Amino acid sequence: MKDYKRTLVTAALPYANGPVHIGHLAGVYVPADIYVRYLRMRGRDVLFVCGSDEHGVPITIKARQQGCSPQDIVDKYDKIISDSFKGFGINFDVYGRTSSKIHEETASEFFKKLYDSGKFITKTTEQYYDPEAKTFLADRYIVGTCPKCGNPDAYGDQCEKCGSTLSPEELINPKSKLSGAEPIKKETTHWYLPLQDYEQWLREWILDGHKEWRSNVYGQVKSWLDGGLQPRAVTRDLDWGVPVPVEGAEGKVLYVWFDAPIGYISNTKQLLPNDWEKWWKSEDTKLVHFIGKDNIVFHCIVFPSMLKAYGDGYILPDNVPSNEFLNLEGDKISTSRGWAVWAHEYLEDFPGKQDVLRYVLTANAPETKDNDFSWKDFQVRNNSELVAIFGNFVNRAVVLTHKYFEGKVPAAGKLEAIDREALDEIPALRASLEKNLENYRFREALKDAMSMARVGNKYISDTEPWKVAKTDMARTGTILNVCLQICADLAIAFEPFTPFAAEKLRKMIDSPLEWDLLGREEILPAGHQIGAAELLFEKIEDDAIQAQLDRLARIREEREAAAKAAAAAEAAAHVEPQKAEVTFDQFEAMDIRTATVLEAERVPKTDKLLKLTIDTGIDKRVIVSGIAEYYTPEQMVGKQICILANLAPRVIRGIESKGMILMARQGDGKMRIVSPEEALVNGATIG
Ligand code: B3M
Ligand code: ZN
Repeated sequence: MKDYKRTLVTAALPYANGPVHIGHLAGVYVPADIYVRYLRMRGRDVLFVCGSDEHGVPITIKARQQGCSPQDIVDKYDKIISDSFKGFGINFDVYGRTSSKIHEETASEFFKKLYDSGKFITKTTEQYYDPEAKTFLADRYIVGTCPKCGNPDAYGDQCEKCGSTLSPEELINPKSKLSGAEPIKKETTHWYLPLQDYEQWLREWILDGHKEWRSNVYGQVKSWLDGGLQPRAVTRDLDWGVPVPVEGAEGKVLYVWFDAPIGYISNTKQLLPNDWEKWWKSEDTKLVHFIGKDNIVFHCIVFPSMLKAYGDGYILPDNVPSNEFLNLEGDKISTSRGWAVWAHEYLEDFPGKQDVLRYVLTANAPETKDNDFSWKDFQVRNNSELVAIFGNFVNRAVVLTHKYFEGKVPAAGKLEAIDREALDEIPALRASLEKNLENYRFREALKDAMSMARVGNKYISDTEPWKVAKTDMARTGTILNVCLQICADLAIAFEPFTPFAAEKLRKMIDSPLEWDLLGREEILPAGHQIGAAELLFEKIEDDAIQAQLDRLARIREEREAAAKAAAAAEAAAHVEPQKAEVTFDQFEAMDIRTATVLEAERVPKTDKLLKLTIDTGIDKRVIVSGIAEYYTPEQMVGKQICILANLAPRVIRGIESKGMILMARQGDGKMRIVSPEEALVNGATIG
């Protein structure tokens, strides 16, 4: 493994078009923060960079929906998002914004240099254009009917109903979302990065050189490369973004995925205007990108190709730890459907319990496959792991030290086998913990830290110092000394994972935060004064969990009701195709005429049938009709209707029915009688 002097850690820049949720925290920000906290503790030179991604079409769409400017949207969410990160103790060295001046300058300069050195190609293609709004339409601004499933509200890039990836050309009846106008095709020219030119180099660098990357990342890169790379457009026709800094590019901006990764660089520059280059252009810097799995291609193929094209000593990532997705209660997290647990809402609902969520998201991290978050699991992990093992052990050790030794660490006498065994486990766990953290295996690392707590909890239960104290105070002192050393270990080992509890514990026992002390046996010297016992974690009661489950149930109900209403509307709109042709004579043969309902009653033991006695102008007769779902007998009496009079009689439920009532029926089965526009005599013929 290469010996680096410093580590630059980036966490994917969240889109400032909505708050962050547990999927983001679990996939990117909590693992990145764990890694950085660990490196900081080890005294490594580390820089942790993040910021808001404030460009892209969804932001402009949201602004339009809310009747405000894109800047208003990003200002709002940049604040909510950055406050959430702070709330969870995710402490970036810099959290910038891609709408900042320094970013615009940096991204422009980057584009310009590639442009000037001939790294782009241009292509002129026909794109959809809104002739009323006088603007080109990004894919998301075009809606139409999905060719795969018939959903009338599919977007130009995707149908959210059937999940198909689409291109705007495939939509049936495309319409502009801006004006409703039918878009026309118009020529436009864009700049493209010819990714195929970098294919061989990418193969060597990643497929040959980075076999240690996580298999999900490596596998995705391989399948992209095996599929053959294509030129990728790096500009767009849009009025929100970094303007394309060349002549003749009016009305064009850099594509959001071109400028966003440059945001890592501009945010570094913002923090260190004079010193940023050593973080980006020195072979001594280890660059690590933490991202979600939908960002892999951009961080492993597109951005590295951009950096390679730029040259000038820019380094490439040493690793790109990317997680799979986290589901919520068995369902895909979805911002548009509201199926999420929002970071800022969690902080309000569970004040002071940031560590619990950090812990659960790490214990369940979707590192190698998609994983599920459930509130029950959250409660169980809190109550039976954090409270019952970690918290309980610390509490017993501290309380007993106060009870028997006035809060002073007692001296250890000669260690017995049971003491040795407990203490010896810590260095072994530390070694495993380090190895797991260095290799981005955070779930396993957390298990190691938790195992240390289990060692302590088991040790105090087995040695029972509260009983020993009745007969042997010296031995009690030895036991509590061992316990307190393990408490000090925990305050170090848990710092990356549950930093709030770790700090509380350090304050409680006045212990040092020094990684090198982890597993040493005299972290706390005899006579060292510790503070009063405080609970590190509290039990989470059923009602708090139920409130969260109720909230999700409400969202699910609303969603199902909306889906039902949409399905019904769609069925209603369905129109039957035309039937086979008939001759005029066939039509003429039918005796259709007006009639009036004289009496109406339900046919016993049926839901659908009414027995109607009608006046046809030529006779009074009975017709049995399947309309009871739509009309009560009372509604039918007195109504003028139209009937097919010469239909062959049929016996229905023992009643002879002579003729048929004309009904209009729509796609969902709903029926209405057909009546003359104004009352006529009975027996008026229709045709
Ligand atoms: N804004 C995050 C996302 O896909 C995207 C990351 C940019 S990192 C340069 O949600
Ligand atoms: Zn579809």
